[in-house]
Amino acid sequence: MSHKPYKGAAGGWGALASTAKHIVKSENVAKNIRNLLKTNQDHGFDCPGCAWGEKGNKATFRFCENGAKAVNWEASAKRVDSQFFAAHSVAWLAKQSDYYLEFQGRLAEPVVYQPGSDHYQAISWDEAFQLIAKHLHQLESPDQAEFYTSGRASNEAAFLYQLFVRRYGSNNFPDCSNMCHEASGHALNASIGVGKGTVTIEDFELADAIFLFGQNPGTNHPRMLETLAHATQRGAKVVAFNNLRERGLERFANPQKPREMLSGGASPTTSHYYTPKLGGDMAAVRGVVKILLDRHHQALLHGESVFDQAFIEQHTEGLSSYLIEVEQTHWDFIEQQSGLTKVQLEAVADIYQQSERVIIAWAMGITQHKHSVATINEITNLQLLFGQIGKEGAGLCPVRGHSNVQGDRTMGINEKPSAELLASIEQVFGFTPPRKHGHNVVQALEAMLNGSSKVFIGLGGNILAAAPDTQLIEQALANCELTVSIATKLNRTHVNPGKYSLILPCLGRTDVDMQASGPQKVTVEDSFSMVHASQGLVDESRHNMRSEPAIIAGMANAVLGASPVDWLAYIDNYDRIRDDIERTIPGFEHFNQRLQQPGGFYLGNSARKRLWNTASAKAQFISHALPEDVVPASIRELSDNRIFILQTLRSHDQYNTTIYGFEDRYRGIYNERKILLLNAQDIADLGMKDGDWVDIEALWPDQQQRKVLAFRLIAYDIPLGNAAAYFPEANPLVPLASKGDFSDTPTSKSVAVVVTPCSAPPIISH
Ligand SMILES: Nc1nc2c(c(=O)[nH]1)N[C@H]1C(S)=C(S)[C@@H](COP(=O)(O)OP(=O)(O)OC[C@H]3O[C@@H](n4cnc5c(=O)[nH]c(N)nc54)[C@H](O)[C@@H]3O)O[C@H]1N2
Ligand SMILES: Nc1nc2c(c(=O)[nH]1)N[C@H]1C(S)=C(S)[C@@H](COP(=O)(O)OP(=O)(O)OC[C@H]3O[C@@H](n4cnc5c(=O)[nH]c(N)nc54)[C@H](O)[C@@H]3O)O[C@H]1N2
Ligand SMILES: [Mo]
Repeated sequence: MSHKPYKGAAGGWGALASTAKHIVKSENVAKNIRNLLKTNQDHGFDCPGCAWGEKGNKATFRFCENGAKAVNWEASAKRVDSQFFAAHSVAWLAKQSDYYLEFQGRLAEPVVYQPGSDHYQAISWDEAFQLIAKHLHQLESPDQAEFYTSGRASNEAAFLYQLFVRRYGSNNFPDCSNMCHEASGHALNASIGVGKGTVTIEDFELADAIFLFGQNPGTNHPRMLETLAHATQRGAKVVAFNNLRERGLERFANPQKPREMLSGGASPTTSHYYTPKLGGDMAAVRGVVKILLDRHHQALLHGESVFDQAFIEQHTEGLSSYLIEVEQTHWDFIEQQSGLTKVQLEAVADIYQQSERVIIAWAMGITQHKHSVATINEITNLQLLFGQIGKEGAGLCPVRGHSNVQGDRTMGINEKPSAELLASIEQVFGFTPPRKHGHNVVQALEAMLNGSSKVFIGLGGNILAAAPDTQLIEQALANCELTVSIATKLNRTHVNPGKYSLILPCLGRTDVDMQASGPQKVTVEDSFSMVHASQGLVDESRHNMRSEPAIIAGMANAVLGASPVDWLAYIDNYDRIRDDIERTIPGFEHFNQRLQQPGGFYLGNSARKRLWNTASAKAQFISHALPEDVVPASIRELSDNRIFILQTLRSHDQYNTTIYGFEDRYRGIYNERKILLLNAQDIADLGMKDGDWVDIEALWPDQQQRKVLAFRLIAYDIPLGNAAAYFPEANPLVPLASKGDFSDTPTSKSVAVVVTPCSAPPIISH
């Protein structure tokens, strides 16, 4: 392990060198480089990385280092087939690292795991579908099966999947979004009547101020850095609130601008940077509102107004109870919880007030806390006070994670479907879908744990490594009669099978998808509600892989037969799936034609038009008290040791549970993933030193022990009392029952832990 602070800008030569390294490692060199040139361009594929959008008709080619990793990781020429499984038992594979499992290459043929052998073995597609049908038919109720979706699934795959599951009879749709932006969807629906962001990418060019909360774009949305650098260059204020000092939020050298690169120059991505305590953002926003409210009261004395009175009167309700809540919040509490001073928050309030157009963006640093919904309501309240929703250059921007997680929701992957969606399915397909709400991720895993759910089917993803409480989830999966994974690469979930298990190998975004009518396109929706086509280009040998729509249709046909939906007819030509999406989901009129437009089409957003789909047709000021403490008293009393609040986050060299390598370049951390970042002062107070080995134990009021061993301490610029470690290595610490109010999202950014000297330090590290 080594820790050497990184001196460069984000992007720049470091990014180019790293990209080249990943291209070479995937053993597909020339073809891969050609592929990269087509990423996110018309007639190419949508980047399987993040959900950041592209401007206009995408005439200018842009790629980022981490998009390059995603493309090349998928485009691997190596294959995992039945011979591979014959050579390696599941017990042996389960001991290998996440990196090892995925690095073996693309899953190449369907395989089955069954009693009597610890090896996966080849199975035909038909037999695999029959096995699924047999198990699903055996259940007493369709609600004893769980149908998980990860956010890479295309609109077409997601639409077929939800249709299949609803026809089968369940709304059990746990999906990665439950662990991700669920709080954003819930809070925005309640506040402004639509669960999506209200801005477009063009708005970023008009904003006078952009506030970024709890997001690390340098790693997770690198194309956003260019947007931010442009904004600061034209004089907009970009204000970051991040628990850590992230390099991408400081400066950026554009690898696509040779002059910037040659001069060693770099553009700042932010103008102001604040480092609140974990979970302290709601208090910070409350403080800013409190300052602005004082100023508003002062202004009223002179017959003036600070807030946008006309907007508030015409468009909102709930202001007075919210303002009472603000007045009742004390400054010492705000400062203590946010970790920021009143003077700092006054400077923030100045920027906010002086800006005509304001965008507020956020990601996991906001959504993975107990009070995430309350925090997003608070952010929305601030925007409503100033009429900063529904005008150009202003609005709310939850920056989505997976490249099509937003589209999957639009297609109906939702355990709580709207009455409109169900009515529409009934009308178009002539069957009555179930109305009862289904399970989200936490509920699905609890049901598998207590044995009430017996079948788990995953359309992509890696539930075992992505979910909290890893030991419990191992048990939950092992309890199942059947686990099924539709996947591109081998992962931890696959090597922790149920009694029976299937791995069904699918094509990825980058692959040519050849069907009877020719090569197929699929569609995706980005963070800005832009829907566009994606067509794969990599034409390696497919072995026995199938496309996601073909797998879902085959499964549905085996389980349900060909009526009232003729599943197999969809496979020949995905235009047919899109025709049925058009008939079922609003906003997709003339879907197949509009797809031809360069850059795709905009789905629209009601709040952007100042139409509020709430019960009263007004935007809502929603007031919550600040949490009493980010660590509740009931947890504090569980230990006499010093308690730290731990966030679990991504390194620069991973895509969620996919580990590309061991370099977290911008944080200067190399060759080790079991690390714990603490403030140097806290390390000294513990009587330890930088580089020491520690064990970490989570506190939660139940009998389960949650402990990870032998993590390396790194002295880091992080607020006192806070800690950080990587996801998924730290997931065994996150209690399944520790979840967000209203959202049920695991609190991956606030876990109460104690840190002790390592009981058995390892002799070597990587
Ligand atoms: N290369 C790459 N791209 C990705 C992903 C990936 O793993 N790799 N994952 C994709 C997915 S699914 C998602 S959801 C997104 C995730 O994108 P991010 O949300 O950027 O991901 P995290 O690594 O979880 O980073 C959280 C950031 O918030 C900060 N933070 C944590 N807690 C707090 C807090 O309480 N307050 C404040 N103010 N800051 C806080 C952390 O310091 C960190 O910078 O990225 C997507 N894009
Ligand atoms: N502690 C902690 N836990 C977290 C988080 C955190 O910040 N901290 N973040 C959460 C978030 S934001 C998210 S979104 C979830 C992510 O949870 P998931 O979406 O379940 O996990 P991924 O790692 O994205 O899934 C990777 C696997 O997807 C498969 N795959 C890749 N591409 C494709 C494809 O095109 N089709 C199919 N069918 N399969 C494919 C591959 O087999 C690969 O191994 O994790 C959550 N878990
Ligand atoms: Mo995510």
